[in-house]
Amino acid sequence: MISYRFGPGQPFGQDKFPGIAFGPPKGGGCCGGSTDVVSIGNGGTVTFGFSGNLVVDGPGPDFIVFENAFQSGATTVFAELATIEVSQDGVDWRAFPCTAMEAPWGSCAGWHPVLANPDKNSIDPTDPTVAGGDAFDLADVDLDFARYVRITDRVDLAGPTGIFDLDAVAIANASCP
Ligand SMILES: [Ca+2]
Ligand SMILES: [Ca+2]
Repeated sequence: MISYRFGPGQPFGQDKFPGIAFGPPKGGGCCGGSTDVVSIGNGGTVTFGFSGNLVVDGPGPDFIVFENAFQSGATTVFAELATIEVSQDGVDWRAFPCTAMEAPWGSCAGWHPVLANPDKNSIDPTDPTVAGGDAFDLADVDLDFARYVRITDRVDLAGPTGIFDLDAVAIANASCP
């Protein structure tokens, strides 16, 4: 299940949505951004609902959100940021705080390069220690499980860190592994 409301500013990939947001990420590695993404637009939002499978709070990070961030130069990351929220019922939401105005971007999504790409490598996209992307731990928001993950582009950031491009979401700790 997926629901969404795109924002303005960048329609890239929206004609291939939602299929383009399902399946594994197609990361561009450290230094290149994937084009297997949907731009959700400034202030846009996409919600994944995991009907047959929950994200559960296991050891370490429990799910990963993949954008198309990449390193440009030695340390600078080309980031496009979104706030991640989780919910058990689709009504009450808990947000991972995403308020930084400069790098490092804390618990925002959209600033870690995506390394897993089943077309090009054997990196496990569900393993937060190797997959790249932005990993989130339900323990940080005091939830045992989540059925919904909501991704909302930060409307206050436009320009170079402007609009979140969604590649995929992976569950690291699933109720049905
Ligand atoms: Ca956890
Ligand atoms: Ca934005």
